[in-house]
Amino acid sequence: MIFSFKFSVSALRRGVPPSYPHVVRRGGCNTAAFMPEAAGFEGVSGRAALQEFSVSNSEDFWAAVARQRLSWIRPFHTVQDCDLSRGRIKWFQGGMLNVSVNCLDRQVHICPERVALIWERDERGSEVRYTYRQLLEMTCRVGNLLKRHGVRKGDCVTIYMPTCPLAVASMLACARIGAAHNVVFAGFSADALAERIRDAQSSIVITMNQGVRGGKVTELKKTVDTAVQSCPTVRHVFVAMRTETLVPMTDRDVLMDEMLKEDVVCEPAAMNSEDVLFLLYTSGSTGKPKGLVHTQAGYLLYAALTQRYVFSYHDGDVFGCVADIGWITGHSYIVYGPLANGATTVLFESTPVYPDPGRYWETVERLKINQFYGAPTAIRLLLKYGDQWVNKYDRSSLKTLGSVGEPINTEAWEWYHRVVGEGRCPVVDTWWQTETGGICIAPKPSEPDEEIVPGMAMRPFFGIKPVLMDTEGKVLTANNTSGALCIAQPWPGMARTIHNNHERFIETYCQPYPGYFFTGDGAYRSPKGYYQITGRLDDVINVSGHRIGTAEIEDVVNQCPAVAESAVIGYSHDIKGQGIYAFVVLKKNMKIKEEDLYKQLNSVVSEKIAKYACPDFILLVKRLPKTRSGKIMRRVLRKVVESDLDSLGDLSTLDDPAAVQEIIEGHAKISMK
Ligand code: 6R9
Repeated sequence: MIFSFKFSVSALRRGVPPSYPHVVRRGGCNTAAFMPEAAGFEGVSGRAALQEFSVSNSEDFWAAVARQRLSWIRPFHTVQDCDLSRGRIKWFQGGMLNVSVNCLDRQVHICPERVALIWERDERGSEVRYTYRQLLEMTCRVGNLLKRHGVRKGDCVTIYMPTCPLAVASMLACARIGAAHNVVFAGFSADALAERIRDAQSSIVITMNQGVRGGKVTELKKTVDTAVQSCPTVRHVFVAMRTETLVPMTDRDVLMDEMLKEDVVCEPAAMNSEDVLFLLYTSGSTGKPKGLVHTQAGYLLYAALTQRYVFSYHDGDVFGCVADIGWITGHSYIVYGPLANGATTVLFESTPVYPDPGRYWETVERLKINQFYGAPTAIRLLLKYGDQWVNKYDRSSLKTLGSVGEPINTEAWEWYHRVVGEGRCPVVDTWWQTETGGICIAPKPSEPDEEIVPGMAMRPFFGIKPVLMDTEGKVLTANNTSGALCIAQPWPGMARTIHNNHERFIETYCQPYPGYFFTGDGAYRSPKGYYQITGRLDDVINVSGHRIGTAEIEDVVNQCPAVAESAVIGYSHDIKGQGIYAFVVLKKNMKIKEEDLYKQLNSVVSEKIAKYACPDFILLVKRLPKTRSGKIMRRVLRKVVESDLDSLGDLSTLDDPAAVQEIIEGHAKISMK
């Protein structure tokens, strides 16, 4: 069924007009032009019908797309073999491929001189371009260097680097030789890095001498040196030079420049569809971050398909995702999705306000960015600086604006649409997670004239079937209702497990609603059936789009010698989306100046986790509101901070109701300061 349409697909790609009557007869010309595979889906016409088909004929849909859009070394024999209730997820079994070949060699065969990466360096106006040929060569050299230093198929390489071409080449080099990568956000502290290196059992770390961001230098190599002291598995640290500053080197360290001695050809490893492509650590509701595992074929396919259809990406466009490669957004929409589609992708090293609040839009003008993908926290910040910073620059290249990471409030959405996009670019509020691998709910794809509602993710992507659950675990079928957001059937991009802890994977995602994937988010479905994300249902908070578990912060705060216990909650923050509020109980007879304690707590949190995890408010209290069984009642703390004292709810299970009064008074003092 699928192969009979190969002609029209490859003809489209070469720019030869497809055989039109043939396409019209089978799928409707509009739909098949939109997605060539649709010509093979009996009776499917229009985007909504295609979505419906992709869910009810999931295997046919994904088989056609996978055959057409990935280059296989060996074809797959089984489209999917999944059982969500047991956490078993396998796609495209029997198939073999190499992800770096799909992202690089394929494009080099067609147009080697097309620009793959534009590295928008921190220093404005000093961007560097890399063609697909150059990126392939760089990737091969890094691959050979890793192999020379003993990296084998199945090993895990930790990458502690900001967004830059060598980081991309390192990720792809791992994919080329069959190693898994574990990118750790370069803002994480030595302790946080060490924990992730140890959990991933990495023997290799790739880093830089120093990072440069917003005009400031960070000592990345120094952080790695501290981290690896407690990582006995690490054999080598590779060091790239971002600045000219020399850093102390040991026998274990290897300069990345060594790669220049390596061959520009590196044989790609033949990987099974379900071999591990990467681990990426993210926060959950316990103190320990979890290493989510993504595999080869399904992840790549899903990243590529979403990048193309959610953003209406077309050949030749410049795709500007300003995230950091240390997060899933960077993995899927800076690296894998765009490169698999042969796009030119921007690597943004700077900040939205460096050297001034016009930075994003000046970059858009200079690089002629067509799709801009950013975070609500940055949009809210820039909105406050005023329209003049936007209007100064020519944004006529922009076609689609994207938002990710947290809910985007209507004011920010409207400003993004009206001012940045001059009212002519669709704004896509994309909902997804590290766990989902790619975008699951977004206003696009939809028919060109269909409505987009501000601040709503709206429509499920192909193959995604969202459901809302009530508190008893029953599916809510009506519209105009809210519930726990689950996804009813597997899709190729979803994470397969938590590294070394499949039990936790099952408990977190599969057990809460057996047979469904539980996202941890709540959502509302409008009368028209559109989805709006209402926020996390667990103890995970979202600070400027960065996920952090309250338990993770509490663990660190509790390690302070003066602290007996603590409770951390998120509260609504103008710019960051959520801020961090810590309630701290000191040990008995502890004498410490408040100021000193605050300093200590901030330094311990930034040292053990990262700066963004530091509390905005710290309130010293004598005790925390607890149930008789000893559980902290965070609900009460949240209500106090929201000044919603009328709905403190049932306090009868509290061990000591006086604790609440003390907290109310303490908070009133803080908020008056
Ligand atoms: C891609 C990414 C995932 C959590 C997710 C949700 C929140 C992401 C959102 C959104 C509302 C959106 N989130 N996108 N909330 N609207 N468009 O951010 O992954 O770092 O794993 O965070 O972020 O709460 O569960 P990750």
